[in-house]
Amino acid sequence: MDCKRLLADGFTLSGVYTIHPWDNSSVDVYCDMDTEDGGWTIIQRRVNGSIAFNRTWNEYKEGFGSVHSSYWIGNDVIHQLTKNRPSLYVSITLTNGTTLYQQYGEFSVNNETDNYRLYLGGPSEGTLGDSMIDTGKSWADLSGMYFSTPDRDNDNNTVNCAALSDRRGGWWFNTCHLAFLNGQWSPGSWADPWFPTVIHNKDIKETVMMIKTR
Ligand SMILES: [Ca+2]
Repeated sequence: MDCKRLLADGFTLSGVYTIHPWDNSSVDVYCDMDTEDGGWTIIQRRVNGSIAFNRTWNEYKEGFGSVHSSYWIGNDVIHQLTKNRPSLYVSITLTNGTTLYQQYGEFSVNNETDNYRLYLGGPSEGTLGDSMIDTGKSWADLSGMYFSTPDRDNDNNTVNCAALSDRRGGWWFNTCHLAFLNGQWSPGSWADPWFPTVIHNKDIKETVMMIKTR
């Protein structure tokens, strides 16, 4: 049961709900019931720097933060919620108030044994532009990549991208990235949140990653 099911059951207001991604599980999430017909389950949201995303493998596995502000829902939950390859909707709201988005037709994350490997498929459309699947730079394409954290290096770089001082967060890094939304919020900084559309993280007011079964 997810936010799409809740919407179908008549819960039409965006806000915090409890969902049950698998039997006997219970997870609090923020449901977006407004964007693109609603029914979106938010897996990542950042509204300020109060919740650090410089976290361990186990913290990304279990999830962290607060559903009332900024959070990562947890890689095990994302795996369970993406078994049927829902759509992924990413939005970045800039400090000037503009909201940009990119939607991908298919999104899934494998289990921990496969290091939460990312699958991302088209169609891809939106105002951010595709900086994840087909970036034109093979070292930055993220579909097929394993998840890495500052304490767990599964990327294709000789160093650990997740531990670099201008990144410091978990993600599906290749030989690093052109899109990465889990870096250090101000007064820290991170490189290329969504290159080339959003180059400086200091321009970001809010980020959201959310999914909906097609
Ligand atoms: Ca590496």
